[in-house]
Amino acid sequence: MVLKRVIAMMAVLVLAFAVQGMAEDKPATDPYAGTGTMPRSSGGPDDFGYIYQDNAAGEGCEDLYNWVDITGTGTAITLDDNDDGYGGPVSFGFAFPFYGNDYNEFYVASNGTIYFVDDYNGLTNICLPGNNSYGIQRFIALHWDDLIVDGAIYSQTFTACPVGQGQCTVIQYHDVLRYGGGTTGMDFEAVLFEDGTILFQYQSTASGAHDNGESATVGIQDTDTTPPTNALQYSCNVAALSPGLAVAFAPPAAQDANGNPLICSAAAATPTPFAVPGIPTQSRTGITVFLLALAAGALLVLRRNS
Ligand SMILES: [Ca+2]
Ligand SMILES: [Ca+2]
Repeated sequence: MVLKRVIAMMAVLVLAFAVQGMAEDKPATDPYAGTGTMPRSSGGPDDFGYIYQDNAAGEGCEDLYNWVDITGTGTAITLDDNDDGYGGPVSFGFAFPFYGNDYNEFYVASNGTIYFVDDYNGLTNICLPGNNSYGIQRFIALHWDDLIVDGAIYSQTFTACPVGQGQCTVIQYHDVLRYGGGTTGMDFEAVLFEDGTILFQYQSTASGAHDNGESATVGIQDTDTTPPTNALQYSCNVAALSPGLAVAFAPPAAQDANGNPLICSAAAATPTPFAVPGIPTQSRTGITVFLLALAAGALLVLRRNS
């Protein structure tokens, strides 16, 4: 009887230890928080030719931020754990090119990374390029930190993307907290385009613990070598994020002649209608044509008379 009890207790202890062993060690605070340097507004190219540009400085990407909310229309991705877990695969609906490979589906981790293998990518962010213990070295780090998905991670594919051009998939982290004291939900998203452009958008970046990316990695990494040597980092362990920030990463195929992201040129090329107070936009085009014709006529008369 006593022996049975001892065996039962040992079994419970072993089980408890095994369950505990499955979870990652979780420091409530990150010793590297705030140790990074503030990012430049543009960066790259990396070895593959990716460059990035944000909307914070006047370098042609000022109109980049266009928040797309898909909480009412997107599909919530089921995670195996809302704190330290992952979910997928989710289909893009098109071939998404990333560092020279095409991907038809993706996975998301609760801790802010997007990638292409069926496995968990953990909470301990590494500055890029860098080797991590999870074994997933090719990934997109939208906000890689110890997060808790209090709301959901949504995804939605658009044949005509609401921002930029062509097809895209929006992956929105909705209502996420920083582990270790965060209480206010944050929202940010990655928009992945069929031409390989990756747009990060941050609507809210403070939850009450390690705010604004202070303990997070933001960037993209390739993995043709071990340890990885190819990556393009925006920020690492520095409070570089703020509401309204947009960062576009573009491979060579998605850059214009000046080496800027094509998505910025497209945003800047959007014509501003001739502004006449009180007259609808449609009428302004007619008025503009009429005024131009009038000016041309006047020039013709002037030339005849001279
Ligand atoms: Ca977490
Ligand atoms: Ca961290």
